[in-house]
Amino acid sequence: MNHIFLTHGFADGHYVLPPLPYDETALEPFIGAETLILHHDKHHASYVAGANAAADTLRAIACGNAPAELSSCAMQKLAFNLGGHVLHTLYWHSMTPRAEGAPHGLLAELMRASFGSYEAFCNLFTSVCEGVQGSGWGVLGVDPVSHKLLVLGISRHQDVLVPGLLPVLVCDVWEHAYYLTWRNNRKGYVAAFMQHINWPTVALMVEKALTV
Ligand code: MN3
Repeated sequence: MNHIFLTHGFADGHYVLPPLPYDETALEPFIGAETLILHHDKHHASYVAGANAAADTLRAIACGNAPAELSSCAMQKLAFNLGGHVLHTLYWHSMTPRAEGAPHGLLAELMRASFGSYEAFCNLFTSVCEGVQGSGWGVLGVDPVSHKLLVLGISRHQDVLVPGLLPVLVCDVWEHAYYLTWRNNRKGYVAAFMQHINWPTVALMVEKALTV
């Protein structure tokens, strides 16, 4: 399996903040510029910094330059922050200002094989996004065992994960993703997200995932 966008999030030995793939006003009125700028420049950036700090701590422990007792805490910080970095990198590419309709080709076939129909997938993904308790994510991924698609609701950035699952479409349902525009209306935000999915990009990621 391989991933076409995650390589944008690492350079010169460090995790880095990749640029947004569109202008900060591009998703208005679905997501306002203020939300997009804060979300990318502050929230995503803080996960990048946290992932680098945790990785540095673990490296220092490995070299005997930090006490081993710090390892448990550093691992938890790495899982949370690197999870956040990965998911946000994918989130920016999950959306487009110029959404086309339903997916077609291989992705449409996989969707029928995995969920029954595109409409059934939409119902499931929407209900999972709406149902995440507190902060988390709705995720569509390629299951490495069955090579079918799987929908999960992730808590925070790293809980309820299937090892090896390659995420190809993610919806951030932390309140910081939508609160300035949608207030407490997560249902409205998720419904609008479904209308802005970048299906050609999702299809490309699925094809890459299944052709190694
Ligand atoms: Mn977020």
